[in-house]
Amino acid sequence: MFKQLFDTESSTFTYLIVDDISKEALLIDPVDSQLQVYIDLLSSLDVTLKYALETHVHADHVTASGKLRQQFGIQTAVSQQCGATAADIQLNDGDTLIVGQQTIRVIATPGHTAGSVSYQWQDRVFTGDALLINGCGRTDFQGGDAGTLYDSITHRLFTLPNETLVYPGHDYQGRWVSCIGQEKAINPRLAGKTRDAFISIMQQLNLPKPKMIDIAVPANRKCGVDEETVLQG
Ligand SMILES: N[C@@H](CCC(=O)N[C@@H](CS)C(=O)NCC(=O)O)C(=O)O
Ligand SMILES: [Fe+2]
Repeated sequence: MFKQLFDTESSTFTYLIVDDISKEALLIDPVDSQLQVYIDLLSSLDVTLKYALETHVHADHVTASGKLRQQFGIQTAVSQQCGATAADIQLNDGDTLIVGQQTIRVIATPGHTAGSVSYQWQDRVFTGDALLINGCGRTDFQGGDAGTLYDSITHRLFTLPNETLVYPGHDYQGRWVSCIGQEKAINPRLAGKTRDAFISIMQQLNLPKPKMIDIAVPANRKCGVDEETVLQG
């Protein structure tokens, strides 16, 4: 079973993968403000949450992974390159996560941030903010680097089969899913663009800082919860 959820406040997608036989589940990129939605969903599906995976340390919203850990005793997982030492599992390229009979593979796709990863499962890939539909994540903070992102997209994601479904970390224009073939063909930042051209596009974006960045980044390095505050009551 698979569900795509959306947080309208931050335009973030969260993904639920369930192994139908074992009834074990994982969430990718859960959002703090949606915690009760996840609790209700897991309960109504009668599934056991095992992992909360992050595609990166987010700058625009606080993760629900720490609260899910407190609630369900799950393990949180994030790339080792993120510096989020509070996470239970420090992921590296090629690692796999297992829920029942489902295998989720980690593909290192740095560039939006130094610790950005994608997760491949069955016929689809969850690209976080490395590859967005008709776009890509910005590269101007958290160790971001446009050349590195170009290499991640072209060498790692664009070498997946064209039919591979692309489920991004965000969409700001109401789109939900794409595929590798479509992004190769029509993504305006990548289709027919050299590495230098891509870098030049990224240098000229001049986007305002995410509103939540100063709160979200330090919080997300701790899985979105301050365990000491919780312990002190
Ligand atoms: N207005 C949003 C901006 C969020 C933002 O910058 N998102 C990042 C991902 S964390 C991004 O790469 N956006 C790509 C874009 O806006 O083109 C906010 O303040 O939170
Ligand atoms: Fe991001």
